Amino acid sequence: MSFRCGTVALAGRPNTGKSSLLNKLIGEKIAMVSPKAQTTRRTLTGILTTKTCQYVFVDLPGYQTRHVNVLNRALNRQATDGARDCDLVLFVVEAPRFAQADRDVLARIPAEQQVVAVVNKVDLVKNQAELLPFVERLQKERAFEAIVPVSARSGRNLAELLKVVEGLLPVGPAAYPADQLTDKDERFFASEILREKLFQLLGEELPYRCDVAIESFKEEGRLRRIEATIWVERDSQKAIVIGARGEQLKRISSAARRDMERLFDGKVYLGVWVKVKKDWTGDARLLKQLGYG
Ligand SMILES: Nc1nc2c(ncn2[C@@H]2O[C@H](COP(=O)(O)OP(=O)(O)OP(=O)(O)O)[C@@H](O)[C@H]2O)c(=O)[nH]1
Ligand SMILES: [Mg+2]
Repeated sequence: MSFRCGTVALAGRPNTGKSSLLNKLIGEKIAMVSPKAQTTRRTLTGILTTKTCQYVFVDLPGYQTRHVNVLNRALNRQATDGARDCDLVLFVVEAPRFAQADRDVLARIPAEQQVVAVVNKVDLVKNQAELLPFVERLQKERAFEAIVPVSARSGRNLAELLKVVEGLLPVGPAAYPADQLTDKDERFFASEILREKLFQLLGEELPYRCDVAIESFKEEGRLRRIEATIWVERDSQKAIVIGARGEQLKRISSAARRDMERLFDGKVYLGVWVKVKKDWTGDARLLKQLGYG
């Protein structure tokens, strides 16, 4: 049997569970997840290698419809480019919902691209009989290679999904060493873990006004010494992130440090500063510096 290898982009509207799926498929939590829409801001690769196939999954930002600013446009560009420059797109929807936002994402995937529809969160569907009419409706939206209902939470049907994907990838040698998990380095994950805590621990709007930059990352034996900045847009936001007697910031950085220690498998010293950069989400130059192409 010949080996297959290819890139598989996870595309969809925000919050359908693309990052959760990537984590579950590769068996390691590397992509940030939160109950809030538009958590993913930077494209991330998760690699799974089996005896017969290397899957290079690419987690894309959910296609944005809220907060129209320079940042959103940069994210949408990443989402659109990512769905074009790959061997296969997994178009992730949330069972049993199909709304205009889903249709908008689908419309941006080039007609010649192979697409598999992944119906995620089936664990939330109490009456499984609802799934069949939903799948039939999906079939009318596009000629999908396949439609696969799954749950990133329970793992249901993910083995089946991998089988379907493998059959659609080109024959060819592995692009990465078999034990490589991602294309990103620890510095990237340090920044993403801290940003995830902002999404998990701050209110509804503030996470969209924050970003994280790693100022320095040093390895001293088994210790990683990491200095990070949380950028906000206004003084009032800075006060909320820090909280009374600095307690909110302490909660955020302790949670981030614990996750970093787990992922890096070693001790972490994490220093975090909160700084104001007026209107950073609208500042194209700063966005470039922060790594949004
Ligand atoms: N019940 C259930 N919840 C899920 C499942 N998959 C993801 N979720 C939840 O859905 C929410 C969004 O998950 P994410 O993985 O961050 O979604 P995403 O599509 O990457 O979101 P963006 O990055 O914002 O586009 C989180 O609260 C997840 O825990 C699933 O299979 N079942
Ligand atoms: Mg995501």
